[in-house]
Amino acid sequence: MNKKVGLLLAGAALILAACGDDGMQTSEEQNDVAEETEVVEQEKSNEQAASEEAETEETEESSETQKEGEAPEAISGKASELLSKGEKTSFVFNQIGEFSIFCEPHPVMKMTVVVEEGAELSGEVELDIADYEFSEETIVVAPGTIITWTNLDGAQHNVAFK
Ligand SMILES: [Cu+2]
Repeated sequence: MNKKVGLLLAGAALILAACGDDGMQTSEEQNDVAEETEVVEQEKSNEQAASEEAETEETEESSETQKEGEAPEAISGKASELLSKGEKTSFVFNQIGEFSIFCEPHPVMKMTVVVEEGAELSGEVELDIADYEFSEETIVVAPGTIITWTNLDGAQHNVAFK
C-alpha cells in the first residue's frame, strides 16, 4: 500500500477511535477523509506523469546529441573530405532508400547503400577503400546504421553522394 495513504488511513482510524465513545462520528468527517485520500492519489498520479514526461525529454535530447557527435547524415549532394592513406570518414544512414556513392577524384569508383527497415546489417559497419575500389559494391543496412570508410590507398579518395 502507498505510504501516504496508509498514514492517512491510520490517522482516520485514530479519529474514529477518539470519536468512538460519544458515537458522534459524522458522515461529514468520513467524507473529509475520503476526499483527502483522493487528493493524495491524484497528486501521486500527477507526479508520475511529470516524471515520465521528463524522462522522455531526456531520452530525446541525448539521442540527438549522440547522432551529431558520431557522424553527419548521408544526404544527396554531400561529400566527405579527401581521405589520405589510413584516414576515415563516417555517415549515418537514417533515410529509407538507395544512396549512390562515388569518389569525386575518380568517378568510376562507385557503390550503392540500400537502407531498408529490418535489414540484417545495423549499428556500425566498417568498409575499406582499396585499389581504387570500395570494398562493397552494394550493401543493405537498417535505418540508423553508421558506415565508416577507411582509405587504404596511397591515392586520395573520398565518399560523395549523388
Ligand atoms: Cu578515388
